[in-house]
Amino acid sequence: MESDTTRPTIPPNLAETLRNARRVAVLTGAGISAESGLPTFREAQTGLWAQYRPEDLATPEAFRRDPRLVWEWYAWRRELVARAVPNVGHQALAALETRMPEMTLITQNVDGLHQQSGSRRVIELHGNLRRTKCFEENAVVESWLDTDDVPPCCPRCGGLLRPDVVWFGERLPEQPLVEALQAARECDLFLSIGTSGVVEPAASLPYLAADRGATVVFVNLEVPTGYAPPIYTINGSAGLILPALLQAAWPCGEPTG
Ligand code: BJW
Repeated sequence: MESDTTRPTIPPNLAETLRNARRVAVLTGAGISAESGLPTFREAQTGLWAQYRPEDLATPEAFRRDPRLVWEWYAWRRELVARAVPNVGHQALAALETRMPEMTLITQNVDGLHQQSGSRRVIELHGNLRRTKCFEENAVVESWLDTDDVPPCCPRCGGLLRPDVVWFGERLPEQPLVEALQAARECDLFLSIGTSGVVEPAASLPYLAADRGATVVFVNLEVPTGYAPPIYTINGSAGLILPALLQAAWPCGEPTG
């Protein structure tokens, strides 16, 4: 029998767990923004960028070696992000926040689409590519001289400017990381949405939550098998599964909290 891909099956016990949860932590990755037309991080880059591996561009070493190349890659991605709008997956999480006594949305994404869709409490673990900072001083820079330099230079120290994102080998911002760890430790339900789960320390958050007794749900187009309760997997797109999860938990659209 063919499965009906437009009506995903949400296990009834998960709907109940969500409805009764007091503290929910959600971790999102590039998969949630895929339905807004943004390529995921590890997905083949298109056009000019197809010849590069993203893992080889998102490092301080790559920037030192070829700052123009790395700046231009982010300039291309910044344009994609500027044209993108939040999708139903982002909107479902914004709606979930209004129903939850306490919800922490932790994102690895640098596109700002959660905030754009109305989520109020968003922890950005890997920065935001809409912001720019000085490679030398590590301080955010709001404006710079409109010259032909690529990348442009810091108006204070003359150093090179770079996107305010966290590259491989760099420390995550301290306060967001502390808050994310705390949310994972204290939640009773942890949702991991659209992330390959290979990049640390974010990848460890769901297991930290599970170790502390939380129910953990992985939602992904591709999820590995072999998990046992309290870890559940739901195979499918975030844009399909998240609204269905909310609908299963609140079938009558109960008033928001
Ligand atoms: C859908 C879908 C749909 C598609 N619906 N699903 C422990 C062990 C081993 C290594 C390490 C370790 N601890 C630290 C490391 C090193 C390193 C690391 O993790 N390496 C591993 C890769 C091996 N970590 C670091 O370096 C971190 N720093 C650190 O730990 O510092 C410590 C330190 C201490 C003292 C001094 C100095 C340092 C930093 C990590 C920073 C990661 N940054 C990036 C780039 C950000 C900027 C940018 O975007 O360019 O963040 S890398 C990249 O990966 C990006 C993403 O946020 C992150 C995660 O990717 P994500 O979101 O999972 O995307 P994809 O593409 O991988 O997956 C998409 C998924 O969606 C897929 O699964 C699809 O199936 C799915 N999907 N459509 C649902 N519609």
